Amino acid sequence: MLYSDLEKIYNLPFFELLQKARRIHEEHWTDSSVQLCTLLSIKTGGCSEDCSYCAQSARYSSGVAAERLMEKNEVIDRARAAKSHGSTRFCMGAAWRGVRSGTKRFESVLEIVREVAALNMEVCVTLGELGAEEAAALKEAGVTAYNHNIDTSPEHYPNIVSTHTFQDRLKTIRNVQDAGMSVCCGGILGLGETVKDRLKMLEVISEFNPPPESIPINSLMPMPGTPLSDNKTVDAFDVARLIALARISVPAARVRLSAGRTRLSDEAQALCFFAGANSIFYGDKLLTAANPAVENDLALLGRLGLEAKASDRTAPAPCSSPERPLSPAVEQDQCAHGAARS
Ligand code: SAM
Ligand code: DTB
Ligand code: SF4
Repeated sequence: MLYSDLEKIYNLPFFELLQKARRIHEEHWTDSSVQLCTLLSIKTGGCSEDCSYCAQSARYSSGVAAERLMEKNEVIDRARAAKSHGSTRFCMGAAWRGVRSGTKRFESVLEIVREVAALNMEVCVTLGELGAEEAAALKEAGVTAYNHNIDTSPEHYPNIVSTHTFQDRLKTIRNVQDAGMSVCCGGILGLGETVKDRLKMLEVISEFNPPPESIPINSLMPMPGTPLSDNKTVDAFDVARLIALARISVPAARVRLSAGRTRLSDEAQALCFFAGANSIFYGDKLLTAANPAVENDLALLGRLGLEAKASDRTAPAPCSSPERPLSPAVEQDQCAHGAARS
């Protein structure tokens, strides 16, 4: 959608914007499901890049220590646990500028991906820059979606990152699309950007061909020691406005209410779901920052009558014991009564 159209819609009175987003949401999404994605940082800290919001850059004294790539068995245990808690998508992040074919660490990641894919979860990875060869290898190993955010407008990007360019980000996204993986691409609010930057970011994302499968809308988690540690909290209505605009401009995408939910009230999150958010990161931790507790999230979904989405990779199975609903409607790996399948 072109900037001029985005601007017109964005400037509608708040309730008109929400109503428009809601109508489009209901046309494209017939159920009230919310996708639960669990994040795991498989390689934390020590990153060469200087993204000024990120606690994992080696350039800032954020208190996040550089770690080695996690052992495969530990990752699989965490993926199994996520699945047993009702998550249907497992997203593994690495604090790297990018990956190269033929390196030991890339081979290790491919091994991990193969085993997570065998658990019948959607597999998402975010490893930084990819060439065509690396993208094809990840697809072959079983990655369903690749997360690579553009984070802000092309104009504001150089104020936030100097070690790679906006064009570099787009190149990776092209490689992901060419390899046949879904693209998960969004951004962060609260980086000192203007409304125009936010709309320009959505203009780029909504013009992708094919459109992104998911759009994470993060609010900055100000990380101690980073250049943006003192940035102001993003206004909840601004988050809802951007969610609404993402829904309107890319109707078929999962719009993910991402980092920053710990700073939103339940009521503000409800507004975001109404505006078209239908996915969240689920689990007490994002990569290094805090996220709401799973019990609170399940309770919130329950209070709103929203359902946890069943995995795209698992078909429903018959069951016999109507016991202990984990609820609300944690369908994946469970029968209709909430009993875990064997
Ligand atoms: N290194 C890879 C990359 O840059 O694409 C993958 C990991 S990186 C941490 C993934 C995304 O997390 C970033 O693009 C950004 O959107 C988000 N992110 C990182 N730090 C954040 C923060 N403090 N607050 C909100 N979002 C953040
Ligand atoms: C995305 O858009 N948000 C997630 C995921 N993709 C990788 C990451 C949020 C990170 C928040 C800061 C942290 O945990 O360090
Ligand atoms: Fe590194 Fe990614 Fe953090 Fe940038 S956002 S410093 S590339 S981990």
